[in-house]
Amino acid sequence: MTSRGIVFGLRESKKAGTRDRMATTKTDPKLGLAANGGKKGKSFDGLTRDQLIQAYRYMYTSRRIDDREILLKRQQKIFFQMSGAGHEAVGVAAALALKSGHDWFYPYYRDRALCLGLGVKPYDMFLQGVGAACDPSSGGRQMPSHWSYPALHIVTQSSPTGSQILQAVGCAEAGRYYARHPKAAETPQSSFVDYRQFKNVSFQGDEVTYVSLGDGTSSEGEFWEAMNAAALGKLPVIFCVEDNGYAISVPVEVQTAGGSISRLVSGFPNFHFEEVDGTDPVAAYAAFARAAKYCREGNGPAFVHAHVIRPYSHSLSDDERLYRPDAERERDAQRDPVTRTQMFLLREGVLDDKGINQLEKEVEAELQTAVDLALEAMPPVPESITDFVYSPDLDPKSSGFDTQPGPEPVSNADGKRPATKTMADLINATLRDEMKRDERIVIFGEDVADCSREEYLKRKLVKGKGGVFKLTFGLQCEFGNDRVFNAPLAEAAIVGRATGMATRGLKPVVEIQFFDYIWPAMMQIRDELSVIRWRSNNGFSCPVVIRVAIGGYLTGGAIYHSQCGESTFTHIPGLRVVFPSNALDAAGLLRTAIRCDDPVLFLEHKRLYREPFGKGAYPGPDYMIPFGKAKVVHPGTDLTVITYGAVVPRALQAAQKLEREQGVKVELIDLRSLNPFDWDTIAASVSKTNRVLVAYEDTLSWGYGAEIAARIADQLFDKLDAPVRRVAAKDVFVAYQPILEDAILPQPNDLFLAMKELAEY
Ligand SMILES: Cc1ncc(C[n+]2csc(CCOP(=O)(O)OP(=O)(O)O)c2C)c(N)n1
Ligand SMILES: [Mg+2]
Repeated sequence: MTSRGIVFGLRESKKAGTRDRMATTKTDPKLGLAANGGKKGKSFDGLTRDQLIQAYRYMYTSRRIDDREILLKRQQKIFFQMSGAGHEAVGVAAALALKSGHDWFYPYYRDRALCLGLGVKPYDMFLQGVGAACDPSSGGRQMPSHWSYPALHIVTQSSPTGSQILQAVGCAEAGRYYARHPKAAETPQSSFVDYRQFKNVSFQGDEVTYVSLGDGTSSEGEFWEAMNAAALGKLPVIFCVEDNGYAISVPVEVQTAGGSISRLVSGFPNFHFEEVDGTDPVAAYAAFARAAKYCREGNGPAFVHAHVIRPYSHSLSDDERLYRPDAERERDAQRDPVTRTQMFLLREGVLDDKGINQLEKEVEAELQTAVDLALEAMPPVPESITDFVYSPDLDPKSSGFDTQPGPEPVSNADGKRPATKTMADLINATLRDEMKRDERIVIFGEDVADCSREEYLKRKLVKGKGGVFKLTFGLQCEFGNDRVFNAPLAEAAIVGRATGMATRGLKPVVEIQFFDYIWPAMMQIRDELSVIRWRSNNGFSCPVVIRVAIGGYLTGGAIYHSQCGESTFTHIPGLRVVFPSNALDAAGLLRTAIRCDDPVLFLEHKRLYREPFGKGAYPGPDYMIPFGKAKVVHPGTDLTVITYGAVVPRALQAAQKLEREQGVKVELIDLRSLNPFDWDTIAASVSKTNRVLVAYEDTLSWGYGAEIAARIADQLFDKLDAPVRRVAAKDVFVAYQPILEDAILPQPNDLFLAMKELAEY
């Protein structure tokens, strides 16, 4: 650890930067542009005269695009406007210090000037505004200023403030992973087509990931999770806080304890810190150049705190005069980066009046052409709305995923077959075989490693843990720390980092320890993971697998270790949800989940992990079950029972009893995959039996079975001889005391009675 000091002025800060690994440099905002003066032909903190002119061109273009958009909005030719006004200097500075198409960018909505500097054309920006089919960011699906340009490495961004930050960390991790495992980046010549065929993976040994956010957004928990992860991993990420002093109407001193985010983050180890006047392109460029150098050299992440202004209110829907007096707004106006940079160019003799006029005229002409063209662009056709919800290239429902189990294990010398394996065993074996086959698979989560302190394993002092349910046991020992590792206890970070990695072509198979603790990751799952492909119009994708231990019947699991809740996730377009009930299905579905090109929520019932009911032989390294294919567990003619997960063995018990006692033949269907689900098998069975019970472990109301029941009522009404019935948990949480748990969750007898009643109807 080295000492840190706050150093004012660029000359001194440079020296400090080379001396201190964890240097903090601060440019006094009051010094402004004049402090960086230089004569014609000289460089300005590393920027040439031409670069300065180019910087001004981008800044001016950015401001004028905002002005044109505001006009277009007032004319109702576009539908929303978000300005980058006041943030232009910091944006062009970052673009000049970093490399488009080489480094990676997770900008936020104020980064118009950054995007222009990286190569986005004004025409592309106007296409966003009109929502054109050919808008390269989203094809009319997202608001303007939600940037997405794959060729420039500008990764699709969303509206939740802060959800990009963890993904940027994952992106940086992916770059480093490929640098250490370059073979993983190659597309394999495989007989089986998997997700790798549809990703163009590229990486650079010295790449940096840039991520920006506003001052208000630094209050989000995900920001702190990302800072922690980046510091832990010494990752090459530049965090840029563009501090305009407000989050809509909330001023920074109400948002950030003590009013300075720089002060709050100063304790993070391994970081290089910069605090700079972000309305000064020269000072900001110097700050980014130092930050980038620090990151490229592998020292760790950097934090750039840029003080900027926000002259155009928060958005067109906001009027800042309601909460900011004129005097305060005028003070800001004195620091307007566009005006100041223009004055600077004149003062330094970089451009004269004529030159400025000429440049501005050229920009105006370019924007006029761009607007005219954009207004003529075709809107998307309504039929396109479902394009790219899922991968257009690889359908996990397709027959390619329908393979047969390998040959049965050979008998021992004494003629006995080897013991069958539990669901836990087969998930572990499947993960192991897939990791052997595909070097892009990385596994992380809470406690999933055998032992983070690797030397204990090497010295054989410990055996290793491999997950609280031991599903990942032995994988770290076999595949190493790079591929199987423990994550900090932060679920949003687990999913957010995985999303960033998968965007770069890795296949993270992450674990959420208990379903009950998936909620911190909900923003990442619902607003990011599942919608990245759709919102970027297939520009980006992130086929992550999230394994989650779910469910009750644990006698003692209580409220926070027993819940289901799968319908919350089947309700999310873009997310595949599977829920196996036995070992063989778990192996086949997990392999499909890993090889497919969509994000998958893989729900593993804790009660079934080691249950004798679900045991099976390992089906070999190529066994797959397509999604959306149910299994008829027990054929019958009198009544259909549709279920999945831990209700399958309970329903089977009830069905067998009903057949024994009353001769009623129940057809029991295990859905296995919940989104997509197998409507054909349901429809065929109900058409045959004319009676149907939908059973599930989750709470009854608005549960998964409600949708199945509604569809049956809607589409099979004329086949029914009895009402569609449901058996599910009571509408309460799962209690600790087993007597209460039994009363809450659906039991074999509840299922038996409902089946009997339906059969007699
Ligand atoms: C998670 C989330 N909460 C609330 C909002 C609504 N919202 C949009 S921008 C914003 C303020 C952001 O302020 P800041 O981070 O300082 O960025 P600035 O707009 O000032 O550049 C809010 C509250 C949102 N988009 N996302
Ligand atoms: Mg702000």
